[in-house]
Amino acid sequence: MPKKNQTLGEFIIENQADFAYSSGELSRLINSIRLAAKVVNHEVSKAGLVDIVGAYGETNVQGEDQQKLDVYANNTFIQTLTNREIVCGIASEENEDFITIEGCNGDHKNKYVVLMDPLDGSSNIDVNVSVGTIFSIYRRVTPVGTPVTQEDFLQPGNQQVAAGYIIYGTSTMLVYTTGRGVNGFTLNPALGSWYLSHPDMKFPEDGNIYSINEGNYVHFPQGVKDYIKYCQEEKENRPYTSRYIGSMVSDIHRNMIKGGIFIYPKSAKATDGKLRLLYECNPMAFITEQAGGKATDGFSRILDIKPTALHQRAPFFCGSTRMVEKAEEFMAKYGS
Ligand code: P6P
Repeated sequence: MPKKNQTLGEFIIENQADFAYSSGELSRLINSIRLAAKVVNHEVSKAGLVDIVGAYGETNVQGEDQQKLDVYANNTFIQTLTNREIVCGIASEENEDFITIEGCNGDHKNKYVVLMDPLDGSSNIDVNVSVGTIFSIYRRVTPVGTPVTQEDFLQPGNQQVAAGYIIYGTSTMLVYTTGRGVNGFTLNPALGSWYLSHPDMKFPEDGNIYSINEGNYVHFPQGVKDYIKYCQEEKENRPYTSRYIGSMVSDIHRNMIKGGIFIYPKSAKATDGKLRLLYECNPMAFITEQAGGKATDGFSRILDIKPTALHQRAPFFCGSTRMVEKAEEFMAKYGS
């Protein structure tokens, strides 16, 4: 049972036995992520002071301006995971193709692949709004000792062995699951240690916060428009509160603590939605379900979607079960 204020290191050791089939590799993998998170946090926390904020002058595979911190975070996580020789391959929002870790077709028997969004919400960096790192971990499906293939990355989210996020906010937190609930650790930057501040996190079954970019209202499917009007009508415990930070990790983290729903639906402008299935929706869906919430594409479970492409997008409805179910009722009226 998690004990409040124990360190992340103590927690990992205490729960080592829980990492099914793990020979300690998954523990070492989580440990390498917490190290990289501290390094990135150090840079994010001083972004306004040094010339590291602002566009890097290149664009990533999404055609988005790469903020310098995006590139820094991507390089830091890739380097840390590579140095520890724990994973066989890495896929990142910032890289068009997946990365094969050298030696993977050699003698070491690394069996995990990591997919990540190294700095989600990076457009908020320049305006000092919290951003996050999202990661998703799978056991490879191709034979150990051979080069990883796309098949190792295109697994449905229900095959994840671990997933988590780091939120670089008023305090920096690491929140993750290995399939046995969700625990949140807060960094004490003075000591460089993570402390279990949020043991056994649970999504409230219902809530009164809805998070969606209403600026896109005219482009939304009718079911989403009807749900927004439902949230706004003066009836029962409504109108709900509208809260939208524009940084998914922050929006979902707040809703997991207070209760709420986050929606990034498809629209006339974004026919599959905006968020990436493999390294945004799947990890956040795994965490949400492990915390007792629900995550769908408006119709079916996110974690059951069989991916066909590394950077594919998915509509995303995520949060308190009762709220997601109500939104799905409106979506079902129109069937799309
Ligand atoms: P919009 C950040 O760029 C992000 O990927 C998510 O973190 C966030 O929820 C979403 O995009 C915001 O998108 O279109 O509302 O600005």
